Amino acid sequence: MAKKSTKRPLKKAPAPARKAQKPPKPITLYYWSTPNGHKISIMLEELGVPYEVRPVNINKGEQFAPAFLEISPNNRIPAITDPDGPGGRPISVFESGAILQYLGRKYGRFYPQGERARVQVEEWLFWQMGGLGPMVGQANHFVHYASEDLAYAKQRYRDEVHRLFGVMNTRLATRKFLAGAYSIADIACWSWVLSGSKHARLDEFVHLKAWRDRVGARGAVQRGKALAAQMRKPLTEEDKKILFGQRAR
Ligand SMILES: N[C@@H](CCC(=O)N[C@@H](CS)C(=O)NCC(=O)O)C(=O)O
Repeated sequence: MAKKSTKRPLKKAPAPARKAQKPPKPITLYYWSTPNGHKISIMLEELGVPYEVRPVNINKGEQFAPAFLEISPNNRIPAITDPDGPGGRPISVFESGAILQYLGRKYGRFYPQGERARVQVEEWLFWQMGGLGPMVGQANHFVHYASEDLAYAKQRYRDEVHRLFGVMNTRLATRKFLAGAYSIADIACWSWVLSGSKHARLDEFVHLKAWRDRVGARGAVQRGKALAAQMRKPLTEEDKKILFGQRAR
């Protein structure tokens, strides 16, 4: 028979006072409505974390403001500041690829931790950063903005966009997203595919076209792309003087 305990019954410990949860401090997104800017607005929308937008009007030269250069020394958007960075201290990040990796790591989403899966995401992320983005950018420049009509340059960059679309199309023939599951690699490439489709017809690339629609159907992608779309205006001659022909200051 079990012995009756002589000990006094334990008093129920009072429930620990609930700490009032502080709302997370918003990330600031230094932004203009361009394909590189959209990568980060899309990522923040996907994450559903609070953020505030600080427009940097690159057509008017605001990317050269000393305060912005402190955050983004390459005088380019996008950049972010996160008041709640590593160790609870603020951090700033420039370069869209680095920002996507930072946010993916911080929130543990769209950037897998397993090494094999992560390598695939990074392959396609860096492929976008070093290939798709710059080549579409150059095609846009020579087709839409160059002061001289340079047939060779236009052809060279249009061909390169066509080749890169072919690479993506082959990759997407056997999978829904570039690195298996939807990831920061898809987020990085999507707005550059939209922009590049002015130079290479997507009808030629059925798998790429289906991917464009699959990614584009996501609510967060639509919200991120639409963010401050009214910022975009045709470039004036004054804007072009600011944007093109930059040299070291
Ligand atoms: N590699 C950079 C490129 C950023 C970039 O080129 N941003 C353009 C807008 S899409 C910009 O800020 N241009 C300003 C300028 O040319 O002065 C990144 O991915 O963040």
